[in-house]
Amino acid sequence: MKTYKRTLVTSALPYANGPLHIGHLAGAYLPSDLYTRFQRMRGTDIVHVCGSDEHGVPITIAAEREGVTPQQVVDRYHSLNKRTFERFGISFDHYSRTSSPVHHRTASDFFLKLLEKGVFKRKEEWQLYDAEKQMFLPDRYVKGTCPSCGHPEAYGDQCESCGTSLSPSELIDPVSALSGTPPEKRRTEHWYLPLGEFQEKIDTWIGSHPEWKPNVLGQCQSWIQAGLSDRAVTRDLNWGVPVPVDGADGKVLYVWFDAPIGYISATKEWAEAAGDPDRWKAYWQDEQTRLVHFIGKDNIVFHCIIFPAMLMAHGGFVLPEQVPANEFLNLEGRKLSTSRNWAIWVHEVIEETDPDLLRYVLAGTMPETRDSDFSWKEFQQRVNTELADVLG
Ligand code: B3M
Ligand code: ZN
Repeated sequence: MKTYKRTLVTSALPYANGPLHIGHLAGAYLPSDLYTRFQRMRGTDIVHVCGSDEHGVPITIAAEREGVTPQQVVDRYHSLNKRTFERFGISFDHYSRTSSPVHHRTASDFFLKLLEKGVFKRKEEWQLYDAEKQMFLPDRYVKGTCPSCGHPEAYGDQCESCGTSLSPSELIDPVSALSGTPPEKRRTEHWYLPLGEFQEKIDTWIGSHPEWKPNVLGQCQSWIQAGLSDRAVTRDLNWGVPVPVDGADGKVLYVWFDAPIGYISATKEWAEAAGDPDRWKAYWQDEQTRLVHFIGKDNIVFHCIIFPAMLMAHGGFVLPEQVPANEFLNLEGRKLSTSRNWAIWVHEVIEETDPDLLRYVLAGTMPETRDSDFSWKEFQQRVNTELADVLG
C-alpha cells in the first residue's frame, strides 16, 4: 500500500449566489469535516481548504434576479456562508474566494501554461447574441418553447418542466431572457480542452482506483464509454477571470475551468498566512500527498475527469487519491430546492438549534450510498432517544 506524508482535503466551493442549506452540509462539508477532524486526532499532517465559487452564470443570473451587481451578490453570500460554516463548526484551515487576486493570477497562469504547451484547440462557431443588450447569451439566458413537452418557458440548457436537457438551438421560438427579443447568431471564437486526447490516460488512471465508491466509478465509466470530447474552457461573459490573451476582450475562463484551480489558490493563501509561502507546493506537487475531494454527485465528472485532465495537461501536480462524492439529501420526501424555497437554511436553523444536534443527526442520515431523507420527526426522535436518553 502506498504511504503518504500529508493529506490535502478540499470541499466543493459553494457558489456565492445564495445561502447554504442542509443538503450542502450533508453532501460535502460535514463528511469532509468529520474526516479532517478524525485525521487531525490521529496526528496526520492534514490541510482542509474551501472557498466561495464567485464566477459564472449562476452568479450573474442571481444578480439579474435581485437587481444588483454580481460583485454585490458574491460579497453578500461569501461573508454569510463563511460565517455560517464557522458557526456550524466546519473547521477549514482556509476559506478563500475565487475573486481573490491570488486566484485570478493562479487561474490565468494555469491557462497560459496549457496555451504555451499547445494543449488547447481554437474553434470559431456561431452563438446566440442579444443585439439590444450587446452580449452573447449563455444557454441559461435563452428561453423558448420546449421541443419535448411544449412548456413555453424552457431554458437553453434544460426544460425545468420535463427535465429534458437541451441546447439553445433546439428551443422553438427562442428569445433572450434579458431583453425578450429574438437573438441573432454571431461568430465567436473559443479555446477548447481536447478531452478525447486524454481518454486513455484518464481511463487507465481511473482503472487504478477500484476502491472508489460505486456511484463515483459508475458515472466515470459511463462518461468514458460515451467517449470524451472537446470542451470549451472560455465563455463570452463579462464576469469571471479574463482570458489572458491579447484580443480576447469580453471573454472569461469558463467557471468550471477556474473553480477547481481555486483549490490550489486557497492552499497558496493558506501557506502565505502560515508564514511559509512555498509550503503549498508540498501539498500539490509532492507524490507523497494524498489529495481528497469531497463533493456532491453532480460534481463528479468535473473532479474525476475534467480537472484531472487539466492537471495532467499542466504536469507537475498530484491527482486525487479519493473522491468521496455523496448522493443527495431530500427534505421530508421532497427534493431540496433553492428556487422553490424548499430547504432548511443553515444560518437560520443554527439560531434555534445547537449545531451539534444537527451535526449528529445529519451524520447518521448522510446520503453516502443513495439519496436519503431528512425529517424533523426523525430529528426529534434521534435527539430524544439517542442523545438525551441513551447518551444522557
Ligand atoms: N460551485 C458547483 C456546486 O456548488 C460548484 C462547485 C465547484 S468545486 C470546484 O455544485
Ligand atoms: Zn419540457
